[in-house]
Amino acid sequence: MKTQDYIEIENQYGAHNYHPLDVVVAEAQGIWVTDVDGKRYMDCLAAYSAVNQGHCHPKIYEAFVEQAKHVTLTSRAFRNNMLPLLYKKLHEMTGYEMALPMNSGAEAVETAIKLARRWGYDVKGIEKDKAEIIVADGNFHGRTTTIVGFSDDPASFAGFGPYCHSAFPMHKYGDIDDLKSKITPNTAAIMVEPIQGEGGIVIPPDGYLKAIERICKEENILFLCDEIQSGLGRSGKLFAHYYENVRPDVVIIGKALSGGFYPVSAVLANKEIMLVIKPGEHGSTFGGNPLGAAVACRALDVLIEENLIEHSFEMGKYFVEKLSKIDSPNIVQVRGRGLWIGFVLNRKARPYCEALMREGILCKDTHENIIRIAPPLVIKKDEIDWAVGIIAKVMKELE
Ligand code: IF1
Repeated sequence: MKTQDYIEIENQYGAHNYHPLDVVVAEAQGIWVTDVDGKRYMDCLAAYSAVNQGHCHPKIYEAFVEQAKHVTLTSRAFRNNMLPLLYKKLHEMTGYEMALPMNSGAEAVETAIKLARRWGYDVKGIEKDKAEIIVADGNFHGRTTTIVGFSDDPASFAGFGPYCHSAFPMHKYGDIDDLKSKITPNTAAIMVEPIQGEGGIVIPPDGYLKAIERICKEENILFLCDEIQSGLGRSGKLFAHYYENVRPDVVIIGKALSGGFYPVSAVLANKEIMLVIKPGEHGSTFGGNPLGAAVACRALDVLIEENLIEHSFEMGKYFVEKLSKIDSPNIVQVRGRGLWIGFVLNRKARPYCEALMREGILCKDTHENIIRIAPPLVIKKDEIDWAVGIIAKVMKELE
């Protein structure tokens, strides 16, 4: 079967909740993927940062296969011998005292919401069912009904109501005065992405996260940081909030936590917060399973052993510098942190993504006019040089 055959089957029998580029991937290794017709591409999306370690990383593969020989799922009704090791590793890497494992990112965000509300009632003393969590405009935290209920992107929320807007007041991302104006005695938490991904790699003004941290301390509010996409090396630091030297009360991680082998997410917090949820009050059939835990342990090891976080910082700087030198009337801005780059055009980005695909680079447009460039963190200098050459060529062709 060829590309077109797969596309026809997919269009006929699959839900149409995506509009993917017409490339049918069959193989992947490191930063490279190969389609069913044998054409090779550089992957500049990295599965939305889930494969920071590179596709099919041999060491993570080894852990995955090895664990699958022993036990993959016990449920949390019983204990398993991998989850404790993941807990300990997360503690050692991040300093948070405890973790709560889930599967998808959205589930971890839901978990953080539950944690913050319960803390609001039990510790802060907010009146029953009145807890508020302040979010930001332009946010993206996942696809569950609660989460899309506080999105301001119609593509995410429209037609999926009813919503509960009073439970999630929205402030202008980056605007501390606006944030302050949304605080009430019922505010349990403030939840933000340290850099907005879907928003178009939006880096907030310096001091924003620091101000949130301060306000949260002063007002007895929890600071929830969604590092699902920005975390685990993508931004050139372990967490993007490290750029402002802050310590959120709750950090939410996912995606690269499994290096793309298996959905693994987690919520990190200290005991005094985490322990407000008691046995039986939250959980998941698959969350914390031994296969996911084994994979996550190895995926974290790979980040450290291969120095991928530093490498992301260095290569990101290099990539942005080189992209900034492309001379084109259609480039508005090149911005980014680490290997997480927003390439802003003054026109629609989708045709550029299609042209780049023809030339052997896969990337994804966002917000109409932004190409996001986020390759696996294992990318090397000469590969960046190659990509920049192609991008420059495409910019010229579509001028
Ligand atoms: C889709 C974007 C990326 C996330 C943050 C939570 C989640 C995500 C900051 C939920 C997920 C994804 C999901 C994917 C598109 C996507 C995305 F374009 F929307 F912004 F990555 F760039 N918090 N992001 O970015 O995690 O439940 O998906 O595991 O199509 O929904 P999930």
